Amino acid sequence: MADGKLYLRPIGFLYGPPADAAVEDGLALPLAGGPIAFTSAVLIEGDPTNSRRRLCTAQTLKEVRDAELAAMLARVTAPRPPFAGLSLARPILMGIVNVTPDSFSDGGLYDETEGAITQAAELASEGAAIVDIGGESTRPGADPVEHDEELSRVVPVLEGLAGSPAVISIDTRKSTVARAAAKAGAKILNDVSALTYDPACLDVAAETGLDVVLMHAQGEPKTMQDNPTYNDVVLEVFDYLEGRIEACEKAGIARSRIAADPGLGFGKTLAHNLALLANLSLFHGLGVPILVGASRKRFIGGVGQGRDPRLREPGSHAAAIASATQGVQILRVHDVAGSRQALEVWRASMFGTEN
Ligand code: 7PJ
Repeated sequence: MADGKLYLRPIGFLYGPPADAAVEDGLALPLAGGPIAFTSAVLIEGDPTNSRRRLCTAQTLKEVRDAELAAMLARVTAPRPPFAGLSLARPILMGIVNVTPDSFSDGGLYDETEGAITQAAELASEGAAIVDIGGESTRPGADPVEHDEELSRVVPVLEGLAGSPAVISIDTRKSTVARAAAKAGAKILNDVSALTYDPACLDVAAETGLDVVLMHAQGEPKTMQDNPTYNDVVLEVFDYLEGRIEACEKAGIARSRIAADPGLGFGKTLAHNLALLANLSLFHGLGVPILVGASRKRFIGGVGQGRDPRLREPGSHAAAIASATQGVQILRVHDVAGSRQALEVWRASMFGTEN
């Protein structure tokens, strides 16, 4: 093998009975434990400034005697244990609930709380396995929110969701909020800074047993879209997430409790977002479940039409399906009912069965 690091991007996917048969015959390998299989992979050697690519079949990959490749292949193909108690045998949905002041109403905190609880219950009944509660907007250009303000937004909502059939996730970068959320029943810490904005989040997750979603972002929400630059966005995001998984493991958070997210729209141009979407399968090499959030993001309107975020649903569904075809396990969406229909019809059509 040449110098540099090694990355593997599975391609040539099979679904359903042909996938099982090809794996059985050694012509394909299971993607993150299956049920999708891959027949080839792009082997990338080097680093983000200088890399070489070559195409390999699943058969040749298995025959190469190289310890680094064998380790990467093991991470790509290994079955994923349940995340926050949820089976990942088919894609699951994380429904989005924002508890941020609504510019269209001046109903105050009570309306805000009640509205968020109702919305979360609705998303759960529509099939969201996870509902993600966020009290700080991290959209491009957003200002940070103070601890107390964020706490007073999210805690009453979390308390109101006790007994919800969905697993509750808290979307925060702050350890105080994460700790309070765990106490109020949250099971997942979804941190768009991958536990770097407030490093005490590492200890909170380790102590409380919260599972974590580590998301890549370049820069701070306020300025991240000003001039995002990468040598190779896909390899850089991979390296970053790999480093953050290691940091979590060192802090006492087991790999089985971690999911990774390339962070579409967070310090990324349209070209960066599309490169990530087209290369999602490479992230299985992290050895953890992958989460993707494309829903209603600006780049959806950039590719298709849709300046109004609510008119970005068809494009959001397409991005969710493009993710699912590459074995992405968790999709973060606004429209749970619509995404679920799109994904179920996609899955039934590709696998040739409803089940
Ligand atoms: C994401 C998120 C995402 C994860 C937001 C928005 C902006 N958390 N929180 N992944 N996006 N894990 O929803 O448009 O993509 S806030």
